[in-house]
Amino acid sequence: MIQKLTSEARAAELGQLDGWQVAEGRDAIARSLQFADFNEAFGFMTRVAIKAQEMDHHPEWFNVYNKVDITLSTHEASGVTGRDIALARFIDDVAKSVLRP
Ligand code: H2B
Repeated sequence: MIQKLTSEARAAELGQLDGWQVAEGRDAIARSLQFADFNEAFGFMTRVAIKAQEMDHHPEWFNVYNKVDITLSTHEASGVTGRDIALARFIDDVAKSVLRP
């Protein structure tokens, strides 16, 4: 069974990611993103969904128009594992390619 990261390891991984925080009141990580419009947000979500399906590791997310709030955790570990960090890293890469300054 996959083990959850210690809070020290989780903090170290968060330091390498873009804009992720420990989710309020949960052992999970969360990031909010804002895109130009719904089309851009849903394009991003589509790319993440395809990767999530390949990984068999899926985001909890909430979308309204151009905003996407994402929470990641690993159910079987009841916390944050390397699987969440790997998906968060992919999400950051896709976001970076969409959200140009
Ligand atoms: N996604 C996430 N984020 N966490 C999980 O623990 C998880 C998942 N478990 N997707 C997978 C699916 C599991 O429920 C199935 C049965 O493989």
